[in-house]
Amino acid sequence: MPDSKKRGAFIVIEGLDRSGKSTQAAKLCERLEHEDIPVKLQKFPGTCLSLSYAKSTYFASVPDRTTTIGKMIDSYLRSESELDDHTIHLLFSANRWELANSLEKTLNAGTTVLCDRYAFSGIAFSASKGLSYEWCRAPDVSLPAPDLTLFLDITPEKAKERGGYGEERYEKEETQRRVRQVFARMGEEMTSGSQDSSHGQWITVDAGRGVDIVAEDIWTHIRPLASGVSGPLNRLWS
Ligand code: NYM
Ligand code: MG
Repeated sequence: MPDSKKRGAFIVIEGLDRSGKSTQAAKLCERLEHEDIPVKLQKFPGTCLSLSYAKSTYFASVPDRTTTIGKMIDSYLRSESELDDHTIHLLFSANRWELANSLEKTLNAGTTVLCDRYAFSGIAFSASKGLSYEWCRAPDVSLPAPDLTLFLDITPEKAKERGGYGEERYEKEETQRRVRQVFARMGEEMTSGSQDSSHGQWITVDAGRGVDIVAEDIWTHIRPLASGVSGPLNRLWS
């Protein structure tokens, strides 16, 4: 049971496409519920949900795919519309901002939030297209900062073996390779102490292993946060 004086933990799961984020997030939700920890699952961009995921009882109460911005992102990812790289980057960020207040309220009410992708995906995917890393980071500065980010690391080759890429924009081995390089840069910066700690803790998990092994590894990092967090929520990079 969570400590009533504490807020919920804000946990982000990041990684390449097919790294197992959604599977692990769902497993983690079940485990937290089993431990009587109130938990909510939030997905960014909230589009393109598999049916089972969308039907899941853990799906956030505000499905962001239904917002005007969520719909624009969805259409872009399905290649039904074209947008300038800067424009789509700002839309992804705006999608986080439009849900930031409700996310904060949920945490302050003592509920743990598990977030499937966040600002780090925003930077990794846009910077991989050649936009400046600093420019990509700017719109997400001062969003609620996660307490912990788990980066599920997998090689693009291994990810591809799992079910294949192809349906969506960015789901190409070469793109994923570039995205992974930006994630690696972020990971180094956030673990080297070269920045202040307002981005929370960053842990890289080897996601190329079996589902249950990865889940157990993740749980060892989550357990200390499961009973809640003391102190206010940080602001990302500020
Ligand atoms: N994506 C996701 C971005 O390009 N920027 C962002 O800010 C976020 C949150 O959306 N290939 C990309 C990464 C994915 C795509 O996400 C759809 P998902 O989790 O695969 O449905
Ligand atoms: Mg995907």
